Amino acid sequence: MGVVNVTPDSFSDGGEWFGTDVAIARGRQLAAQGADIVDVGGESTRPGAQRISAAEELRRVVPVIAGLTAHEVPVSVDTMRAEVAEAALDVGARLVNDVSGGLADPEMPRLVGRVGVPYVVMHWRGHSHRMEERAVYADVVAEVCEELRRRVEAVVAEGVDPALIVIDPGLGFAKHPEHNWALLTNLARVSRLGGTGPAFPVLVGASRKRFLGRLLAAPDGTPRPFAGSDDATVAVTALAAAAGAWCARVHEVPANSDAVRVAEAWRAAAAGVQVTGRLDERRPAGRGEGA
Ligand code: PMM
Repeated sequence: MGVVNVTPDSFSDGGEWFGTDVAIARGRQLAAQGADIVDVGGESTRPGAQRISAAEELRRVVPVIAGLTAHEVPVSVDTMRAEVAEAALDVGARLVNDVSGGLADPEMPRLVGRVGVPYVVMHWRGHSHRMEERAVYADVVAEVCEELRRRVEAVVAEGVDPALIVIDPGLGFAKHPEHNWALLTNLARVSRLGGTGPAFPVLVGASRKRFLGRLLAAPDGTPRPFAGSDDATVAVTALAAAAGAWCARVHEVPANSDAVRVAEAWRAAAAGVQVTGRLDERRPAGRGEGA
């Protein structure tokens, strides 16, 4: 999933793709570079961010989504508002990415249930200006799983098809670095919401987040700037995809796309499937003509 933030203030790429034409061009570029879907958002969720109006959010994202879908780019809309999601779906968006998991706008699960599109339910403990104070956990993996389980039950009760739900641990959203690492290393548990039920597909949004900049800090403690953590993002993508993640949401596609392909080959080989090149050329081990 390639990201296009049509915002002046997102923490990782704020201002870079703010403007309809530049955002459409960027989305098309990400698709050409290998993104299976382009995630378009108009509201910054960086820690401390204030909300914008629905009118402003609509003004930012709808023309970009329409422009991308006109070029047959698969698009997801990153929004917490049903009104914005509905307008995005009307112009061709195929997936709703709701960082609040249906908590910010109770209309959202009803809309998604009615339209029947895939729905990303992310772990969230409140809007960005309250995020830091809520990053308190005794057992982050157990609590995130439990809170996600309750969200899944709630959105299914509103009509969302469980088969269309994607789970997201919400890296950086009311999480400190140690919480993000604990969640990343327990993706299998997260995908089953901490239980023994069916596994949901998992989306991982680690790209350019502050915990990577802090990991890579200079000896004097200065965090690495956002764009300087793209290689670390690729490492997380490879590890998460090898651990079975369904989707990596990233700002720079080419190396992450390669990482996903490496991880798929890794998983296939581990499962005893011979990989010769493109993944659609997989043959069962032992029956191929060699790599
Ligand atoms: N992170 C951001 C925005 N949207 N959506 C999902 N599903 N998961 C995330 O982790 C996520 C998201 C914030 O990152 P950005 O402002 O750098 O795009």
